[in-house]
Amino acid sequence: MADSLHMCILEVLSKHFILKFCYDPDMKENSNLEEKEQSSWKKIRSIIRWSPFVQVFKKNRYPWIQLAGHQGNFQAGEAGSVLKKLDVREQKCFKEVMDDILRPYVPEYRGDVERSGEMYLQLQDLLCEFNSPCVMDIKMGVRTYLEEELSKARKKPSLRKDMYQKMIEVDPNAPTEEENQQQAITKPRYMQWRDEMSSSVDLAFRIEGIKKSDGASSKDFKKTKGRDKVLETLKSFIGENPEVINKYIQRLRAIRITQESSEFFKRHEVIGSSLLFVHDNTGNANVWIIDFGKTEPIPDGKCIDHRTEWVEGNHEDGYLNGLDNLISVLEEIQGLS
Ligand code: I3P
Repeated sequence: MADSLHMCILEVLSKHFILKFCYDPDMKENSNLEEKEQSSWKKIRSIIRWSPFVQVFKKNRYPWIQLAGHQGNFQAGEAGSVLKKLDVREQKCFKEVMDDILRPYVPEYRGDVERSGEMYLQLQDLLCEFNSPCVMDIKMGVRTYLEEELSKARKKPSLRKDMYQKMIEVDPNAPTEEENQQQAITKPRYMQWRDEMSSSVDLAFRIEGIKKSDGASSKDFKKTKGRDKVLETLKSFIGENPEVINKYIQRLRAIRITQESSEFFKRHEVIGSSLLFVHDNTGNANVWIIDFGKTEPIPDGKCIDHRTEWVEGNHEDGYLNGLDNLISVLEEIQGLS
């Protein structure tokens, strides 16, 4: 979801190693950037650069950049829109949210289109009104796997060598002896470990990726855990302009109060959904709720409150605990400035 002119996608090691949107208006490499940035930022920049398409909006051309999610899922759309590969579960959510009070907080869904035999959702490009934006993807919730994924994996466990590799890259001591012998782990095992390693379990949200206005990007937040570390990272993303943090906090409070009474929100387990933060040096700043690929209706028309502790079977996702924590960290940053 983004528009303007040079887009570069940083794809790192796997499809989920992608920052959701990255924007480089000069479409050029910041060759000396690496020296200025910390090592984690360097690392990411030196891995892979991928510009899937250039967007055009009001005569501006800009690279559209994907910072997270599955590689190859996006295409340029008409002015002010991007195309996202159609997933039926996500399509259903977008249709419902367009009739819910949450509508102003999600990218507008503009119907479906076909391209080269594939179906896409046409979505509002969230970056098109910004000037060299800073973009951050925060994945919400205390867990990133659906309950149905757990039960399926129990019935039919399948081993993933790629996930074992991703695990040992972050922590070679994480696998058990048996997992080391198999050189493979199950997906739920990987996802649970990933949630524990990051701030998902302790804060009910985690930073997935950040792209700064100078083009530096990082997705190296797998071990960013604990309030202090998270606060430092958010502070560095937001920068010095008080207008930006004020707008972010106001918008998040509005999202929270709307979610608390949204019918859609009450009736869905919202897993793997992100909040996309975008601001630029003019003080323009906004946040949207994105990604409904793993947002699933609660069975039997029941409701959840998104704050009750998750135990398997109750479908709770801790989304609002995450939002409470996120707002509280941002308020602390606001108080420091
Ligand atoms: C990925 C991340 C994704 C998940 C993906 C993981 O791990 O947890 O959310 O996709 O599973 O590989 P990481 O961020 O550490 O790279 P889904 O949310 O769609 O399940 P996948 O490889 O099976 O797509």
